[in-house]
Amino acid sequence: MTANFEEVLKQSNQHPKPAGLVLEYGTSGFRSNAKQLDHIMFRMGMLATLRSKKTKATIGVMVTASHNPEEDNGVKLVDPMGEMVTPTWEGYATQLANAEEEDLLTALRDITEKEAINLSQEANVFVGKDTRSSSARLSQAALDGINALGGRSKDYGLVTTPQLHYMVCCQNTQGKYGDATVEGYYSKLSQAFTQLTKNASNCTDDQKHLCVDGANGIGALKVREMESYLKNDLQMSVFNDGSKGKLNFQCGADFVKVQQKPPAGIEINPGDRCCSFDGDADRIVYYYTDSQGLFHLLDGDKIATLICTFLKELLNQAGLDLKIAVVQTAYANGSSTHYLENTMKVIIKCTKTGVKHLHHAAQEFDIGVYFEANGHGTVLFSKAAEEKIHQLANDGSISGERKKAALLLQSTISVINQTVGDAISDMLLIEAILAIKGMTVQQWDTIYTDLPNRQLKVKVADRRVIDTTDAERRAVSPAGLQDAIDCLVKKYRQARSFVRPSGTEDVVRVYSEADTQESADALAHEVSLAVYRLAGGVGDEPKLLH
Ligand code: NG1
Ligand code: ZN
Repeated sequence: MTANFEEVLKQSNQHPKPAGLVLEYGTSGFRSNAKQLDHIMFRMGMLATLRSKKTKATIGVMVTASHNPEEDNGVKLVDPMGEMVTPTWEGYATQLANAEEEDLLTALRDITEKEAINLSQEANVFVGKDTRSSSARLSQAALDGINALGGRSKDYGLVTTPQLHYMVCCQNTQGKYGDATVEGYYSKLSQAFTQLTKNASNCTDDQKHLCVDGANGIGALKVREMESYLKNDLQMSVFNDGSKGKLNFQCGADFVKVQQKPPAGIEINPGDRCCSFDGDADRIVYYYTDSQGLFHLLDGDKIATLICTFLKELLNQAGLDLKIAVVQTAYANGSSTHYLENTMKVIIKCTKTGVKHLHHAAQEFDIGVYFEANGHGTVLFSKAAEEKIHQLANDGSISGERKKAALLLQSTISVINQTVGDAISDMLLIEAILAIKGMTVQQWDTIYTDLPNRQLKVKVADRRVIDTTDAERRAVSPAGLQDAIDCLVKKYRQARSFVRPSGTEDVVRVYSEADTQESADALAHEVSLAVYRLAGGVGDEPKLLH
């Protein structure tokens, strides 16, 4: 044990922490300018090794900063079943990341003792990275960290975040979830897609065509790799494939969702069905422009609604009584919540921002469909639900519509990456649903009409002065802020607004929705001013858009 720790010190000299630098494991791992992250990666390599020793299972380390600019980077840790690491270990991650060089061994010993970790236990860590220019160097630092604590590592190189989650889950279920290789991932998902669409009523070449914006990131490379597995069942035109443009710059799911416009670098004709991935391909949004050139976004809420509609219909046809719920956050468009609750009559849950919260809530149901409005989400099936579906699909005594529905449900389970939101898997599921239902993107769009909305950012001296409750829908501090928001909201129709400190950027986020875009914009502006005045705004006062 002592020898191990001596090795750590020697290696840590190669990855020194800048004195005084403090970073936190945020909404989804560490994220910062890539220049600040070398020691973080080394230490997260070590932490993953400890986590592996503790759980006696393979752990994942993904080097990515998702939708952030190319200059940034970050790291996400993946737990044994492919889920995000637990809150206690997020706390350890922050402690270990911020220990000064001379306190590093104490920090490591502290975690080892608290968790009663047997250091002689074997450790196994899978590492993946996105296409950022800093990712190669930073993933090497993570590999050094694993090595320093005597862990075994497997470097998957360039993979999407959800692919790494998938691989970790496959490894720890001894292949029951699939093969722990990218080829295994492509085979499983594409076979399920082919099964789903083979009898689809509306499989013309037009219906099979999709424009994909790869955000100039890893998702573009990976859908290209997958194309041969899909044969001609899905025909994709991939734009922003990284050959010239900059990662996430004026493209990708976050840009399209927040700016509410198409990305640069894509040629689209009116009516073309398009989708955008984010920088690590765990988010997806759909869109099209109409004959008047008007842009229509189909975000995570519309995706959740489409999937939920499809699953409910299949459950009905199969005669299966399984409880289905949709999990959203405060950012979900009010129209989607209203439609799901009142028209579809499904259970709705609202959690804090961050997929780990949604994922957790979705696990409580037979089938939990969870999506953030930004397009990050997936569907979870309980073990019991999966068993019932498999039993029915393999039941020789049923036939006709019931049999067909059971088989479709079975393939739906296989096309979904249940470990985490996955742009590629979500895309295949959506494409299959549209083909099976013979539905165009325009028809999908009319399920309900979004309330106009606006998202803004306000810079404040310390965003931690804002504390929230009720799944972040109400601010409890600073004093007077929530009253101010309540008064402003009353001025508009069908209005709603809330503020919360971001977990990935040094800003306060403001969200508003109302009956018209002008009202949503005005409300967001007024609430931004209230934040600026009551929560210590810095720089210029927020200005009204346009
Ligand atoms: P923050 O910065 O905490 O709002 C953003 C997204 C989250 C989640 C994380 C992780 C919004 C409003 N927030 O978190 O939903 O995706 O990034 O990537 O979209
Ligand atoms: Zn992402």
